[in-house]
Amino acid sequence: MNFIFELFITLKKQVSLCILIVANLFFYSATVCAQQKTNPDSIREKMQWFADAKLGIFIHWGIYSVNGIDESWSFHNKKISYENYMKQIKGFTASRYNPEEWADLIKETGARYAVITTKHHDGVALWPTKQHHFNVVENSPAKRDVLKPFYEALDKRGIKRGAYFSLIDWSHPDYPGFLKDSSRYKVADNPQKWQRFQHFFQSQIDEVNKAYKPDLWWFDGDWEHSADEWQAEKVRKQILNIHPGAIINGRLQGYGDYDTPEQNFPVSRPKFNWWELCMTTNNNWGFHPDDNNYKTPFEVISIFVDAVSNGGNLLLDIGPKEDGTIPAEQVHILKELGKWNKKNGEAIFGTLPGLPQGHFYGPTTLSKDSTVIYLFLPGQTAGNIMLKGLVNTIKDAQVVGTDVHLKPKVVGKISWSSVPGLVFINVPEKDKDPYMTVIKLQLDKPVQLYRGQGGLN
Ligand code: FHN
Repeated sequence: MNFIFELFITLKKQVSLCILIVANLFFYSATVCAQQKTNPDSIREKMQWFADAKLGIFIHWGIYSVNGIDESWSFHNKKISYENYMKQIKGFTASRYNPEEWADLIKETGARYAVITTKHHDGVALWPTKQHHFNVVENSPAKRDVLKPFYEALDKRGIKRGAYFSLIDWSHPDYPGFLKDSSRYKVADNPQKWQRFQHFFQSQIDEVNKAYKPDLWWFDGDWEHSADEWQAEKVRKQILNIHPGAIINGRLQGYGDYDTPEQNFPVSRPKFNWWELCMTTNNNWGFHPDDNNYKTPFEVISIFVDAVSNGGNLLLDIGPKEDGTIPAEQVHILKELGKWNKKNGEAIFGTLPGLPQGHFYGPTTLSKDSTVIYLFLPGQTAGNIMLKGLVNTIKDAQVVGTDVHLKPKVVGKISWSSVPGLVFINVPEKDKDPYMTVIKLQLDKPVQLYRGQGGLN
């Protein structure tokens, strides 16, 4: 009887191990197949830099920085009259604007791209538009194209160029929308006027595309009209005809390449092939002197790691003052993030999304060849951590950014069962990172996971 039981267990072990390996192959290949099915190679290829980039810096800079009020929304929501809002243009000096310093700070964060508001919903362009509409070159004391030197400074540091462009233009006489409770006209009632606006905004996109060749377009405001009314397909083609390698965010209604959750942190892993969480450092996109609700560096790093572990990027926003200086609180956050990235960047940049939920009580990422697991210890913890369902043998465990190697202990592995034991690792308090400690597990081969419910097999 014993022999039969042993044989049964052995056979079950072989079968469950095969199921386990097949399951893993399916898990990873399913993801790849899904991308190939929905994203032709050309898009997957050009999105690769974005997938590897993990961190971008968002910049909301415009005439709203003069009074430190809500960008465009302050007049749209009638907190201030449109006339008084537009008077801010006379106070936009860029007098201490130093794009080289901006680019140095962005580089220091570890960010691989930067996205600047070329034009917000208020219609004021940061470049010398030829479309006879508001711009800081002709209408403000700044009297200069502030985009060109910034993008050139990014180029010098190998940082990709991002252009935020608002499809909405509440200032333009041919645009239907204006204030929250009043609009100029309905498209259906005056298609010629809408066609004039289509020509206007598409001409501005053309100007920015030809003059600055952004690597990434960050459209905004598509919610006010349909993809057809925006001629979204035509806009996508117009951009890619000039710059085929450009990528476009998902706010060009159905013609974008990646999704852009905003301020709200995904709990379950988003289903999109690529996505980016955009987030403010306090509660406002633009400069708001009265908003001291800054996230701490620990909170920003925790949110950043969480997004990356779930396969996304973080686009972290700053709001410079009208003179071009960046609020000290925002500089501090960016510098602390940069210090952490300098030490732990191998666990972030160029990695793959981490383990499915259930294996580790914290974020994780994988090396590109999946032979390394990075464990991020949440909440500034140290001491004993536990990893579940790892079939692999751990060849080495190291505190990232240090020469400290740790001794994993496998607990509860039953000789006759294929179910792996639990891995416990003790992380000494002295080796804890001030913000988030990362443990690097070098595996014997690409990661294999047990996803079962325990039991005899
Ligand atoms: O209305 C804008 C808002 O002012 C800001 O620019 C954000 C940044 O993602 N986008 C829109 C709101 O979703």
